[in-house]
Amino acid sequence: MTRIFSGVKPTGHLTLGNYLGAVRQWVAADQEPDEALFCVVNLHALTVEHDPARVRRLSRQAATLLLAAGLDPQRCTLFVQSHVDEHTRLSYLLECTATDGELRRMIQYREKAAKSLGAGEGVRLSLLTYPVLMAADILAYGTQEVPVGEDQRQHVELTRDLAVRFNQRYGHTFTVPKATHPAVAARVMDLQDPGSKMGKSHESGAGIVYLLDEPGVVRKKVMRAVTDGGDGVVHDRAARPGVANLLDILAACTGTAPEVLAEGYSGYGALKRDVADAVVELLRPVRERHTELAGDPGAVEAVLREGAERARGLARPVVDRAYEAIGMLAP
Ligand code: AQP
Repeated sequence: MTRIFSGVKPTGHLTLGNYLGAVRQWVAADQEPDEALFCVVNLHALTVEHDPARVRRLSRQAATLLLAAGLDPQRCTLFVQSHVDEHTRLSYLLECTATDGELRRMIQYREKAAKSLGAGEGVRLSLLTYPVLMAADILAYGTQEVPVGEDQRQHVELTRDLAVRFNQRYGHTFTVPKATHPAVAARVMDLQDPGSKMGKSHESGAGIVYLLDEPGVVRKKVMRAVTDGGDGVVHDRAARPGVANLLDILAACTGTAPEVLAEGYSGYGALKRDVADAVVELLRPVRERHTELAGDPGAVEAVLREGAERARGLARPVVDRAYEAIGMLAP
């Protein structure tokens, strides 16, 4: 059995990128409650301008969608980050392990800080430090594998560095985890801007397929996807990113390699129609199940309460050990 941990932050409605890059892997991996932990990482949503009521609403929605996507609370632990204090307790010790320089090198920090400054907003200190909180999320559970999209590679590398450094300084305390990525669609790109990741917090939703989009909306977004100049349909991420993105999405839906799929098309119209059909069918059961589950919010809350209790029981001894190792007196 492999201990796995991963999370999603409630900064917007979950997207096809979240689903193909992460959530689908979680559903395939869920094994036993003690082995697979999935978390709505709501503290991470506070690192940029936020509306408290919206974060609460999106947190509930994210948990409901994860269940709708197929996470089984009998076979995994699903919980909300802020319900388990061990994450922030451990984060401080890891802040005392990380350096200012390595956090300032994080690509997501640099991009988001530049965006906040460009909008005339201050940059929250937590935007700089949140990769350390993410490291704590992972290390608190003795995690071995972290199934994530490609964009999280650098943060998981930091987590590994912090675990190794802590262990070297204070004695073996943490398991050193590794990131795992899906074979295709590890980085789904925005349909209107195939040079950028499909991200749920982007302002314009035109290039983003949300899991709860109606089929008609999904079709419209896919049919209007930006494609590239050039003849024929080929899978070339560097030269033809728009078409490569559509082929990757179709590959993730059908299980056929994108290069093989490309050979079957001579024009973009037929490719887009097939992508639209495949995505609509992929998301249909998730939307339907979400409607059912959203009708019983009490049941979802009960899952999250039980999940938090289980998670606390797993994290507490690891974090206590870390406090002792770093030199804190036992209470
Ligand atoms: N486009 C994507 N393709 C593949 N995987 C993706 N993930 C996110 N976007 C894609 C993966 O989904 C998991 C949860 O993501 P997250 O909630 O941590 O981040 P996000 O959806 O990228 O959130 P935001 O708020 O929209 O962030 P920004 O502003 O950075 O775009 C992760 O495993 C992630 O890799």
